[in-house]
Amino acid sequence: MTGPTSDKFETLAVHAGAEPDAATGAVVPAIQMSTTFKQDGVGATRGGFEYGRSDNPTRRSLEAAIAALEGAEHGFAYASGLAATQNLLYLTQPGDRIVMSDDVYGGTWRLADKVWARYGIAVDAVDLTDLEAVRAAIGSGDGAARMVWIETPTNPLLKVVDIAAVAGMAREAGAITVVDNTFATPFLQQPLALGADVSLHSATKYLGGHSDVIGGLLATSRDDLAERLRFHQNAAGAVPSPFDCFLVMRGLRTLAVRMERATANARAIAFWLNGRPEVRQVSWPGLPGSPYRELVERQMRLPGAMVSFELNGELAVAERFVAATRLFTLAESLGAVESLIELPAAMTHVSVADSPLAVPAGLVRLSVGIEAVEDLIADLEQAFVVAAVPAAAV
Ligand code: P1T
Repeated sequence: MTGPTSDKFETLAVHAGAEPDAATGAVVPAIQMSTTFKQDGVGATRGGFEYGRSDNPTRRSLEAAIAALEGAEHGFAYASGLAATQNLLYLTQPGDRIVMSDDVYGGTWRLADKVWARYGIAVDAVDLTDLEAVRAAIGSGDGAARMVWIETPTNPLLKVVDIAAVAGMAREAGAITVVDNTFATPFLQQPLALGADVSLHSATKYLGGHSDVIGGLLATSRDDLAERLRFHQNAAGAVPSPFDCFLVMRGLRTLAVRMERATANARAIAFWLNGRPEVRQVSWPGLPGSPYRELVERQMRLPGAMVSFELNGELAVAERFVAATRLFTLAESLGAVESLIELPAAMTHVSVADSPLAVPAGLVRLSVGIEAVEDLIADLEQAFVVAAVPAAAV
């Protein structure tokens, strides 16, 4: 059920985790809804399947697929990105310290700061683009951090973290490096090859790709971590439905072409925004002025399809602007075929208000989809007019 191998991502994306079914020749893995599996004698299973929470054929296909795409030995599927995040907590003990990127999805910080903290896990928010600060924060010896949590590019500021450098420091100190690879996807970035221990996804985003499934995935090549993750996946039980696994796998088949198109659109939009008098500052890691451009070239295939920017004027201007677009839908989430727009401070990142992760109130975040880019630019242009965005700083 692992599918053919290739050193070309585009081929793997189409085939990973699936081979034509031995009995029927079906080219798509079946959605196996059975919650339990007949044993031919006590403990004598057919293919290791006993009970649907512990393992399921459709889920196993998806897990094989994400492992193949991340260049990993092991894959794990969960009911959401945060369920995958929660399962990584089970690798820690009370008294442990985690160093976390100071710009992450608001829900990741909320889980760490409001839940993990109650179980004796300390979380330090650190600018992981500052390697001296990272070294100091990780520390050494008995007091060293137990886990380093990288998100890159970060949500929503689109900072880019040097995975190889940070993972190297973490390894020296005996810490586990996790990379939330949601914004990049394994098509653009391969965290394990850069030295990370675990790659994490909200499969709800680019991997699913169609705004119709909530899911989470982990990939690792470390057998010791895999054994503990497998145990906790079953013990805690936050597993996805077989239908959800099917939807994520269906999304994976077109991941490479969607990412190429969405990134090309994002490039055009970022350059266009960068030249507009209404716009104060644009973040897209591929822009010529970006401090991350050289690192992106080293670490990523392409800079990705997320863009964030600030407009001239008060917060009310930004609020009017995001409500004035017609093709860009005002909504949380990202990574699907349709373009979305939002204000992180008031929407996806409300839970980081008054924390070290607070984001500028007027920051606008775009998840650029695969529509015709001329239509997307025209939509933003008409929204400048409708929202009466000032053409110069006021
Ligand atoms: O929503 P869920 O599938 O549980 O995934 C959480 C998550 C994890 N990591 C990153 C980088 C994410 O962006 C998310 C979810 N983010 C949004 C809903 C958002 O609009 O940013």
